[in-house]
Formats: sequence, C-alpha cells, structure tokens
Amino acid sequence: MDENGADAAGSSGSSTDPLADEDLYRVLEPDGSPLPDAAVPDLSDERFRAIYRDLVVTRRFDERAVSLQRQGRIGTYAPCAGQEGSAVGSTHALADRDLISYQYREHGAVVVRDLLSEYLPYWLGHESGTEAIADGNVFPLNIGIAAHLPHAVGAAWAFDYRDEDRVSVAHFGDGATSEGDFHEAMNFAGVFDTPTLFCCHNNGWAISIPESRQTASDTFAEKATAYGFEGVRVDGMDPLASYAVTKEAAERARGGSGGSADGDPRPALIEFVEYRFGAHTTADDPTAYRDPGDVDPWRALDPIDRMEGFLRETGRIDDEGVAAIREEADEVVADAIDVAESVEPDPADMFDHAYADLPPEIRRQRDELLAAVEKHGVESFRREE
Ligand SMILES: Cc1ncc(C[n+]2csc(CCOP(=O)(O)OP(=O)(O)O)c2C)c(N)n1
Ligand SMILES: [Mg+2]
Repeated sequence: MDENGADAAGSSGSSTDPLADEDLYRVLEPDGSPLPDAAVPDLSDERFRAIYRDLVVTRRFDERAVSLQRQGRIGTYAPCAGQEGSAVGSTHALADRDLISYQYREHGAVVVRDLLSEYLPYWLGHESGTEAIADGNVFPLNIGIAAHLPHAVGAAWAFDYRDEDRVSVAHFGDGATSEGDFHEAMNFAGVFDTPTLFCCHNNGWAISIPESRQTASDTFAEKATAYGFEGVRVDGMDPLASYAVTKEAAERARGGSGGSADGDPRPALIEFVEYRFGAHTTADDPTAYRDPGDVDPWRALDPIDRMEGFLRETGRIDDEGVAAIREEADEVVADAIDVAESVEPDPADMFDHAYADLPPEIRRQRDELLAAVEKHGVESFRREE
C-alpha cells in the first residue's frame, strides 16, 4: 500500500476493474447495448434522446468551463467529465417540482433543469447566478462539504409536513460521508421518514484521499442500514441505470409502491459508483496522487459513448442526429457564456448576500466603497480585459 492506501481501494469505487463488481445495478454494457436481463426504462424516444442531449451539453459545458478558467475568464472550476451519467440520468427521473441540492460537481442536474445561462454567472463570481437557479428548484451550490444535507432533509420534512408531493434530492461525494452533517441528516431522515434521496457520488477520491482511507465499510450504500432505510449501489456511468434506480427510489420517497409501508414516504441512499476523468478542480494536479493509467478502465465506461451506443443500436439516432445534438450543445453552451459574460458586475454586490442587516463595521466598509465608486467611476473597479 502506498502512503495514500491507494492499492487497498476496497470493494467499491476506485477498483481498477470497474466491471468486476457484479453487485452494481446496470442496464447498459460498456458499448451501450442493453445487458441480457436488463430492464430498460420504458421511455419515449424523445426522452432517450433528451438524456443523450443533456449528457453532451454537460460535457461541452465542462470542456468550455475548464478552457475559460485557463484563460482567466472564470475562477476555480470543478470538472465533472466521467460523472455526467448519474447527475443527468437521476435528474431526468424527477419532477420539476422536486428540489435538488448539490455539492459543486453535479453540473448535469443544472443542465437538465435548463439553467445553464443562470448558473454560469456563479462561476464568474456573480451571486445572481445562485439566486436564479433557486427559482428552478435547485439549491445554490455548496462548497462546505455535506453542509447542505441537513438543509435538504429540512426541506423534505417541510414537504411532508405541508403535504406537498415533492422529493428533496441531495448530491454529495464519498468524502462527504465522513462529515457529521451526513450522519445527522441520514438519522433524521430515517427517524422522521422525510422524502429525501441521498445521492452519494462515489468517484473513488476526495481530492487526494482514496476511498480506502474514507471508510472501512465495504460500500457507501450500506451506511443506510444503520439509519433504517435502503441503500442501493448503481453504476453511475450508466445513465439509464441511474435513471431507473432514482425513479424507483423517488417513488418510494413519495410514499408510493415499494416502501416498507406503502403510503409512507421512505428516504433512500443511492451510491453512484463512477470516476472523475480529470482533476479535482482546476487548482489540482491529480498526477500527484494517482497514476494517469488508472483512468483508462473507466474511460471505457464513458456515459456519453454508452448512451450514444444505446441510441444507435436501437435505431433511435443516426450520424445526422448525433451531429445535430453536438452542434446544438456547442450553441447552448456558447450562448450561456455570452449571457454570463454580459452580466455587469456591481462592486457593492459583495456586501449583499451574507447579512440581512449589515453590522456597523461592514456597513462602514460598504459606504467607503460606494463613495470611492462615486468618485472614480464604476469602471475603475472592474477587471481590465
Ligand atoms: C467542511 C469542509 N471541509 C473540507 C473542505 C475542503 N474540500 C473541498 S472538496 C473536498 C473533497 C470532497 O470529496 P468528495 O465529497 O468525495 O467530493 P468530490 O470532490 O470527489 O466530488 C474537501 C475535503 C470543504 N470544502 N468543506
Ligand atoms: Mg469523491
């Protein structure tokens, strides 16, 4: 074992042969053909193509965001390449009224909700971006690991209390399961049967910490047992498996069939086993802690190639259809960048989002800034291109 414990990855996640794990729920083979006994979700052709389209848009967004960061046009960014299948597949299984909260890497959920133009300003440093996505039932992005989970459970509890037919879906990483907030949220959800889906994205790493150093449990899914509800493991790089598992869990969370007591909502933990192809963030160099060759077996499970393979094999798309979707993705992302870059930054914005009522010292700083803006003009405070 090296100093990170990298060769003792345990039975889930960072295994060097992802296909060796037979316990994972799967629908698609690596080439996209359905597994012999697989229950392919019963979806319209439009819905299957929409899932593929959202995967492609998410990948394109990711590529452009990394490139924008390299050009100094956005701040630090957390790439999601490799992990699109779970975020996109699971969000397609929800109703628009369902509430999504996420860590910082599940950009695919935002793409499915069609909120890219609203979302991108956040990465450019505008708080307006996080405000706007809240209107689409997506909680603002959360950097404080697992801190959003008690909030997600609180929202779910409120849905239940008010008799609203809504589910609260919280995305987080394997690293988040070591936080107290995760355990408190899981316990509360189990005791009070809140309609919460805990979506754990096990990408094998928490920055440089491998999962073998994160938990002594065999799987992350089994942690749900301690809190009295179901945990399930799914191939997170299989968009249709991610869809199917989420659909069923959301049904139970709504109090539908399959729960321990039909009619009562039950929470669930879904462990999406996947891998991030790239760096933790644009500030990270993964070669410092993992061998570049470790990524190769996972690239063979690329969710986009897999979904495309499925659509082609079942006659739902051809070369022309693929080209049209790729072109559309380029345009959607380019438009989102144009919209985001046209937001005029207001220097005083930095004072507006932490306090309802500014404390005297912060108010003094704000007044000083406003006086300087008045004197020198707002352009003096904007970045020179
Ligand atoms: C409470 C808290 N502690 C530490 C950090 C620093 N940090 C940022 S990302 C990260 C790793 C999280 O790993 P994981 O939950 O597996 O998510 P992933 O980045 O792999 O998607 C850590 C420790 C933080 N943001 N918040
Ligand atoms: Mg992780």
